[in-house]
Amino acid sequence: MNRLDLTTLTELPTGPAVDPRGLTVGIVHLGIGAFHRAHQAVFTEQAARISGDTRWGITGVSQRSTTVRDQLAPQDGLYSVLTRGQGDPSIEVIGSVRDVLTVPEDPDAVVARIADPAVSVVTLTVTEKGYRASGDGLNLADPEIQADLAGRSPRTVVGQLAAGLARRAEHGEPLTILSCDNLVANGPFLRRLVQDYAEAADLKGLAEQLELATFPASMVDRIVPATTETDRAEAARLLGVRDEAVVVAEPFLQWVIEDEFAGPRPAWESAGAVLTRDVAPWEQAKLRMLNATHSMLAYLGALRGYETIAEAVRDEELSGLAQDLMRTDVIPTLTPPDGLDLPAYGASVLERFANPALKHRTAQVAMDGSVKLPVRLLGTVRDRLSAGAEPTVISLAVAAWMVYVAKSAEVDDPQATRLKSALEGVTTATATVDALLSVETIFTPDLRDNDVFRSLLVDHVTRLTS
Ligand code: CS2
Repeated sequence: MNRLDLTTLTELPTGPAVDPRGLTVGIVHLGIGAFHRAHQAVFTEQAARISGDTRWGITGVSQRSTTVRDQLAPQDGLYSVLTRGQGDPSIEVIGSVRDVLTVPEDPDAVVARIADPAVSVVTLTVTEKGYRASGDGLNLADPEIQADLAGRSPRTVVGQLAAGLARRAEHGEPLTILSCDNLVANGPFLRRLVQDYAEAADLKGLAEQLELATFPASMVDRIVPATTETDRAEAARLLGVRDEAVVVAEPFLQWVIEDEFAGPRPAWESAGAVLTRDVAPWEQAKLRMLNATHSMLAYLGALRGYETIAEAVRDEELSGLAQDLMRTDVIPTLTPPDGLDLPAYGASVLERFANPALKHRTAQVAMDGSVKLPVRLLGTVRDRLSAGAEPTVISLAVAAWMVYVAKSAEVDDPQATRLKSALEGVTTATATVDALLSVETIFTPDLRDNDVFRSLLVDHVTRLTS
């Protein structure tokens, strides 16, 4: 069977929405994993089709591995999105990714591309840990940040942005840096990190370019599990050519973007994105409802031996707990965005999780808990405690993470070593809770020292381990 590329386009049942050969690169995307290819790249392609604007091809950047480049380069950047919902799967070929750079092989090329005057938007999906933050600021003790600051070609995301911005002083065209990660106030947060870096780096021109740049906040949503061999076989069946880079996704997709651009941008609103003054209510609702219940189902589900989120949410006790979490602990902390009915949103989230065609593994959602918990769960805990409430159900989600970490032989987490060493020699529920609460990069003193929270955690951990 032939492979998907520009020469096999004519063999496809349907090609990309725009001719990829006619696109020039106007966007650099840092972190070209499956999520970007099933989300921003799809919006970008649709916007190009509707507007006819050919300036918005994408250069994707892989921060660590060469896998995505190795899959996409032989395919001229083409790949497909396999949508799995009710009924038969559907497939579309996307042509908006024009090339892929990898940081380990050529960090300078990444900086040069960010500095290209034809590029006016840098988007990011580098996951929570990719920001190398500590609290609200940049973790200046991070060895990779230190190595970038010492002057090597930058290999951290923040280092790349800073160096790219500084080099833009040569032409002075302003840049928009658009974080698409699941973080609270992701745009302002990233601005702060780049500012921290700038203060430590002394890069000529950076301060001025940073003044000109904008960092809009955004909320992104689409469930995109890791691609499996079954997905690749399905893609080949539907396309008639092989696609090594296929990504799989649910039908739903949503993007809410703060309308704060420093220069030109794709007409993403024509493709269904919402551009608004205030993203915060959308982002809070999504992180605290969808991502929080996702994490809770991942930990409780994994502890019950479920492989996938869909299996976990079909367990009535677990879906009942997810509903309780949203109703009793989360919704009281939220100001709904205009037009969003929070209980209905909560129900739709659980319906999406139940999609049996998506094999989203509990282990995938469970990873990186140390950086996900503060964003998804701990803000709710804090708000409930300040309101004088007992955050019973949200504490269960935190406790489930604790037990999951304690029980797993290996934890997939940037702080795995730290977590495991905190738990060394620990045998009781109380000691487990205290050991993990003492990890100050996760739990701030107000939470660590709160007796209500601590005793809820001890109760839950006791029950989950008995
Ligand atoms: C998930 C998210 O892996 C995870 O932690 O909760 O990736 C989730 O699928 C997306 O945020 C949905 O938009």
